Amino acid sequence: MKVAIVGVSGAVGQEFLRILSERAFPIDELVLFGSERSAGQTYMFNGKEHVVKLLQHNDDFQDVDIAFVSAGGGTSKEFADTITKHGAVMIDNSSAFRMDAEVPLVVPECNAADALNRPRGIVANPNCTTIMMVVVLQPLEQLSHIKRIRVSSYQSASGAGAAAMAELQTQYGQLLNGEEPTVSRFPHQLAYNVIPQVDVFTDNGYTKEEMKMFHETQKIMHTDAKCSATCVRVSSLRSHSESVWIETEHPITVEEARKAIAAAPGCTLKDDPSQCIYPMPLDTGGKDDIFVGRIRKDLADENGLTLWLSGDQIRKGAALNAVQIAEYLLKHDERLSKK
Ligand code: 2RA
Repeated sequence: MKVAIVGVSGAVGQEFLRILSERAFPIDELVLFGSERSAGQTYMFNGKEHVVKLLQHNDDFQDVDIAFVSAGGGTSKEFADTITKHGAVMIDNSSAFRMDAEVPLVVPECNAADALNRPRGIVANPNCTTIMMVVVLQPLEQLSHIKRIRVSSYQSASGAGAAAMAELQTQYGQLLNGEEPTVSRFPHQLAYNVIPQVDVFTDNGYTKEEMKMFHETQKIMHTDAKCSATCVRVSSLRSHSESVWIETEHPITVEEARKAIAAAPGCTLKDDPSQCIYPMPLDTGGKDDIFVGRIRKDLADENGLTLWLSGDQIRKGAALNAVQIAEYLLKHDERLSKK
């Protein structure tokens, strides 16, 4: 099995290296690709040094079986043909192809089998906030159809990449020293602040991030559920959280919801308010599951349920989900399972 990582120097690229190694993903040969800035850098993988190659339009992907790509939408669009033309499966972390009708958008806990039908050779990894929410909504959908979703996100700096995480940390240091904080990765100073904007605004007053939650949820869960989101950047470093309210066709009790979430793959129930136990970003960073707590009946709607979730945005929100897609393909894809 020959595996490529495109964009290995970024926060998600680095997480690919850790997760592939931790999960003992079967790799005979690993090739790393990057931009001119990172070409020539070296990274250790399973005790061996690997040099980053410059991503170019050539035949470097000739024998590659699976390419994990996380280098931004522009790079994904420009290099998709180069990556897939010899048969490599491109698992793309960018938003470039997510709503393309010929590209499956996959969260294995919800729609793993969609990854088997990929006319363009691409499987898209959804946006982090969507992945985290649908993993938790899937077991509730089995109890009663979810008609409407309202969600506010609390997104950490990590969602904007490694440089944004560094900017947040630098801002705290600068403020402590009485200096003017550097602001370049976010629209405003993030330290000691919350910013009700993630990504740019669209014509309807919602941001692109919020519209991703609307459209991607429907595609992944094969549902007509409408999702209205407010996405907010907060000053946690890593791990996104979400406050989610769902309206279901029939009422679901808190106990039923707790039981379903506790049993669901990819979810961990952490819900004991009497002991101040609920998920928080400081605890969920570096973990694989999405943690769920504060499950309660909505006071305004008989069929409403409210919950809080938190999970590592770089892991399940990005790299881990992509690796889980690849693991599924290794078991079930006609060609890859024979390798
Ligand atoms: C963010 N969801 O948190 C984005 C990253 N994909 O900025």
